[in-house]
Amino acid sequence: MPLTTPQKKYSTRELRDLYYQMAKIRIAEEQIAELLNNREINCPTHLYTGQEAIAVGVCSPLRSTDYVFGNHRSHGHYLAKGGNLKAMMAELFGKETGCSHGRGGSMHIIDKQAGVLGTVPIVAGTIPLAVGTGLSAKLQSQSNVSIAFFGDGAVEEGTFHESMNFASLMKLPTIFVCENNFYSSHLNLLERRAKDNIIESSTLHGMPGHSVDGNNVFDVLDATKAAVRKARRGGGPSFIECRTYRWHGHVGPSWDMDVGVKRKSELEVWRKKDPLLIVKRALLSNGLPETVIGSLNQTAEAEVAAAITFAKTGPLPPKEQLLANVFRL
Ligand SMILES: Cc1ncc(C[n+]2csc(CCOP(=O)(O)OP(=O)(O)O)c2C)c(N)n1
Ligand SMILES: [Mg+2]
Repeated sequence: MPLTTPQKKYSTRELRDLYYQMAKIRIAEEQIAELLNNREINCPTHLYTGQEAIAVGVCSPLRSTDYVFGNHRSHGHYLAKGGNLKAMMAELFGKETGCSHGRGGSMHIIDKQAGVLGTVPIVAGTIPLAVGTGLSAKLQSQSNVSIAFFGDGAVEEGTFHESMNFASLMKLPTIFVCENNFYSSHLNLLERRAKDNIIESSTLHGMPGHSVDGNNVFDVLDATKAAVRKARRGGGPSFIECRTYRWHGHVGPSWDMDVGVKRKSELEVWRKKDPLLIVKRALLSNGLPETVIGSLNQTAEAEVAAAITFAKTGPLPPKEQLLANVFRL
């Protein structure tokens, strides 16, 4: 059931923080899009623009000791959980100063200190890892929770159901966050499954399910807080379906207007539901002047620009290290 939160319950300071985090992700992604267009970044990159409310709504109530696992589209998860922006940007440039020493690229980002234990492009690959850290927390009587972020495409993998079942059976503090942007690559949800009923997986596997407007950070926050409270109390896992839309094409900076029959008209509709606009309206109705919002954008732009400079000026991995960490028989 969609949860609707009156925005009044958030202070201006809290709203500013939410806005800043979302704006930082948006600005970083749009800058990365430009760098991809200019071929300054060359690794395959899946942009998060349009889905910012999910990463920020889910990660805001978390502690640094909580764990997050992501997928191929995880810049937003990494940044919202407190991952180092400079190290992420350097990773995209393939630099030694990158969070994976330039060996991983956009789809393998990690910041252990911030609790981002890894992102992996194998669809659904990290869902069982969040179950594993959930099991570890339970066995050690720790109160940290684990989050698995995954797309609507991932629910078609068997490991999703195996993970949900095991987490539910063992009452693990794992929260399953499905970012349903209605596409897996270029295939619409209803070309892949008979019904738009991903949320029913929660009932099947015996855990609470919240289906929320993934573009509304307040709805995402409410669902996440309920799930985190339950998990920390030892009440077991929850499933959150966040309904949203990715603005860019599946991979790279294009807008994919020519892909699929519905994409062009859908994108127009979803752009009007801009997640940043929802928080901006809340800030304005709390009396924050538009100029202050403008200066938040400028600060985020400066932070992103500094990260790009750091990335560009850093060293490439040394050639003699080319085969380091490569598994060889
Ligand atoms: C196991 C596996 N199958 C197929 C792929 C190719 N692939 C990469 S991303 C993707 C689509 C994933 O869609 P979704 O989970 O909805 O995430 P979104 O891209 O929409 O964020 C596919 C099929 C893969 N990486 N791994
Ligand atoms: Mg998808």
